[in-house]
Amino acid sequence: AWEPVTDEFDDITYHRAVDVPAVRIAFDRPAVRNAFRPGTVDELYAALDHARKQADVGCVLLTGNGPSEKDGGWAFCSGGDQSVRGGSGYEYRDDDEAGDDDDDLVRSARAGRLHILEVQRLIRFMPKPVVAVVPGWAVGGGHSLHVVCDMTLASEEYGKFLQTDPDVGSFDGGFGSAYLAKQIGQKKAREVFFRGKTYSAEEAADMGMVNEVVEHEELEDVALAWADEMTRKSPTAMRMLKYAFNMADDGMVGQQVFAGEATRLAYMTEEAQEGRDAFLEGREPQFRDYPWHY
Ligand code: 1HA
Repeated sequence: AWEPVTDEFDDITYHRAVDVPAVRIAFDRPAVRNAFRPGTVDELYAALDHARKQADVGCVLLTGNGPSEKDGGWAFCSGGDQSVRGGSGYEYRDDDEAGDDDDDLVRSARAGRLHILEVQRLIRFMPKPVVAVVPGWAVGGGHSLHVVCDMTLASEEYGKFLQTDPDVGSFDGGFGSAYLAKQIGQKKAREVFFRGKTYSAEEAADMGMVNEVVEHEELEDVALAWADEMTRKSPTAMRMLKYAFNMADDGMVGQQVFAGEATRLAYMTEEAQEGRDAFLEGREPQFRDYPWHY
């Protein structure tokens, strides 16, 4: 069972599980296969950032609502809404809320939005697992979102995976492609982008980019069961593991994030607190009392 965290969003829904410390964030534009426009991305960012900051939330399920009332089709996300793509990115239109940086005090240097990449980074760096729950199409920028999530669970009947980026003159040259290659290998990743084949959920699992395929009817229950399982584990161990998995691929930023967590753990020791106390008390720190562990 789920209860709404807020109903202030137009393009997504945001729920919290009643019995499990997990949230469900869902694209809610089924008529366009859950394509995202700038306002969708703003809302998605806000919900993910809220979930990131909740001490009693240990897992985020990212999914797409459906089916479409028009034709019954299911989607996780079909990427950037091509109908609002302008000369340099995706543009706010009259029925789409403008973001904060429209503030009068800011002299706007706004180009078209590509801020789904900020959402990717938020998913990548938040200290808790984010699971892509794929009930239908994962396409273009929607495909890249599932790639950046920690795990992917897909509907056996309707889960479909497709990269159309080069069909519409776009390219996710970051996680969407390079990280995908780490998951499924270079040859397959190049096939995904260069040939633009549609893969079933089963095929995507065989390729290594989907963790598990379940009956469509079971999808949400299994996702919640995963969240239940993961949120019973040690939060510190989970965050350290996520950042450890990220680190090698994220270069110096990966090291920085991991090191920040190491610093936090070190600050919890008496030894580090002796350093702080000595400074505040204006004396030499007595580090000789602490062992040089081997
Ligand atoms: O690559 C990036 C980025 C890279 C770097 C930095 C930022 C990035 C940001 C975004 C992206 C991208 O996402 S580029 C890729 C954009 N997406 C696409 O090219 C996918 C376009 N859609 C499709 O290929 C197909 O619609 C589909 C495979 C998802 C579903 O096909 P299906 O089941 O045959 O349905 P279809 O009839 O095509 O679509 C249903 C409705 O949804 C249609 O509208 P209707 O005729 O009912 O009025 C269709 O136009 C609409 N729709 C689907 N996808 C989109 C869309 N409308 C706008 N934008 C869409 N992406």
